[in-house]
Amino acid sequence: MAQKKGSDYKASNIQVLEGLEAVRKRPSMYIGDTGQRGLHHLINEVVDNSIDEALAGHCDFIKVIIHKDDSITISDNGRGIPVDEHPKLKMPAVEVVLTKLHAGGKFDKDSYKVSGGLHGVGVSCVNALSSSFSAEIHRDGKIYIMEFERGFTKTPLKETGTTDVTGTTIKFTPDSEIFTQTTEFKFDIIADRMRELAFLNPQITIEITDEREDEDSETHKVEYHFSGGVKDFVRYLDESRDTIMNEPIYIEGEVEGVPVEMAMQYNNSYTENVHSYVNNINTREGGTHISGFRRALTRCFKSYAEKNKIIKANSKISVSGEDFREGMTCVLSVKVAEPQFEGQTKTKLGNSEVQSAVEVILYEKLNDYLEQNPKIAKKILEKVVLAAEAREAARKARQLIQRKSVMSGGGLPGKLADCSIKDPAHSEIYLVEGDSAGGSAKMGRNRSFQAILPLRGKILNVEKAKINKILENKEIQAMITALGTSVGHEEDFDIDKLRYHKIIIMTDADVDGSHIRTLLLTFFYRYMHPLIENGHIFIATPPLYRITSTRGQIDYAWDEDTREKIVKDLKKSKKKFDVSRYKGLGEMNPEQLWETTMDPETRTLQKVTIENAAGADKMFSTLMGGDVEPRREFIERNAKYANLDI
Ligand code: 0RA
Repeated sequence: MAQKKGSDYKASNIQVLEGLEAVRKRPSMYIGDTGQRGLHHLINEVVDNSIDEALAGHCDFIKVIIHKDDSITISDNGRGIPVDEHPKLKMPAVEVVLTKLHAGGKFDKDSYKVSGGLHGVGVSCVNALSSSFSAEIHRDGKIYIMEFERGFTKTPLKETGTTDVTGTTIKFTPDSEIFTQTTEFKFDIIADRMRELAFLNPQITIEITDEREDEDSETHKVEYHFSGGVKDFVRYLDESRDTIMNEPIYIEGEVEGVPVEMAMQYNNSYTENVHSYVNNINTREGGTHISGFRRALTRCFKSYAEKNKIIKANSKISVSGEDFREGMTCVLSVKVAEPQFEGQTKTKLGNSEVQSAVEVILYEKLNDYLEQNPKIAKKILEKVVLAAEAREAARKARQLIQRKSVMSGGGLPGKLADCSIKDPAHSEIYLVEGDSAGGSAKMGRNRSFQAILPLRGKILNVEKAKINKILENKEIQAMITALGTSVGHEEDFDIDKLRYHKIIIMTDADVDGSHIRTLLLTFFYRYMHPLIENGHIFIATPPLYRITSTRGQIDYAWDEDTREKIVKDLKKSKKKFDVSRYKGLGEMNPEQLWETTMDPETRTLQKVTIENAAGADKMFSTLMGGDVEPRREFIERNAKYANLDI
């Protein structure tokens, strides 16, 4: 990658596009939303600027501090934001960077090559959305500070002392007028992203301090530095999987100004875990770099297999591209000077030149690897053949499910209580744990638009089973038939056939319930991924307590705090009351279930989203994988987060 010409950078390179009021008026336009996701995006936006400094070769240390009051400090040892006067605007460059939208050399491709950030809106947005914001700059032997409130200058740039280091420290408090849902930062969300950035940029070290935690707590201070880069990333992702090789394959190279880095490893799972990045952004919709990767992989293995007569020319099994990726964990990272992002979520790379760059580098070096490691090559190809066979068996199983459903009349599973309207956009299906809760749900529902599918006992752990075995499972078959989309990869799965746009998982609020929920989520994540990607999966939230008081007043509480508050109020008004804890859904009568958990007017549904694909992969493989020890550690560490943070 070409280095940024740091010393040539002048304040005049900074372009100005728009003012900050617009950001406060319509924050979602700039940071996506003003919920938990948008809140955490503020941190990413600032850190991305430090990462840009690192990519330009001027910074190797970034420090993030979560303060007790949920304000954030981010420091780096980069060059420091320039303070010289902007010739046109007649104000210090730093003021331009912090108060003008889209300022920062990012739009000038000569001086700023790579930048991250989902929206890439710049630090000025963070300033606009913070009730207080300050920047301390160490540059040219001097210390400067500047302070703001809601984007307005409170303290103009001033020199406060001398220094022998360089760098930028930004401190901000998210504005609670903007972030009305929550201003509480989640350590895990921040840690997942910082860890990811550290894997993708081996030259840097990122330290996180959470001052809300005791000093002896495991999450008070963590430091991420991975000299092995994407290779370390792949090892990390596969920590709780059994791998079939000692070390990931690692390839790096550069063609036509596109640096490519890739690590991959095969394990004994049956799913494909390919994570791709462009300029540190997770390209979950794939794109040209992924096409290049797939083509190189398929061509390479096919020609090796033919040359070494591993797959015979007259063999009955036909191996397809996806068979080469079953049980593979891979991280592909490319840097592109002017990335074009396409697709629904703007996470699909469009630059056509990148496909050939990736393909050329990977094809050549993977070939070398296979020639030099014939034992591993043979092991991989044996696995590929098994994958092809399982895929063929799965195809037959899928046809059987379809045929069975056609033969049984309407084609729907017997246990399904369907809704009467047929418009998927207005229909919902509740997947309910157990027959008794299923019974209550059937009686309590609004049958015009709510369908109920009771699931008996535990569904299969798909993390440990082959696709053809998964399709033999009765509960899974019922689900597939009810949903109508079929199951599996792009060619097999058809989201247009989805019969309900809301799929709601309703399980008990106990250990078994959360286990079943995780099993279902794992299944959707691995085999019906677009359902999660398109926001069709929800989790119902039944209450934990019912408080009955005189004159038949009933209150519900979803957590301890609310229960205590209700009890306190009742005591104050000297009413008699009775608190009961719901152990399971089955304890609620149909009316109660409707009122608390199913009535769209009053229920709360949690939409299942994936903030961080690598984090989700790691979570599912750890929770559902074979190794007990990492699972125990993971659950212990995450016990305090009641819900899965995916
Ligand atoms: C504009 C231009 C240059 C650096 C930065 C902004 C910059 C911004 C942030 C935000 C956090 N840390 C940062 N570090 C740098 C180029 C500076 C130069 O050419 O000397």
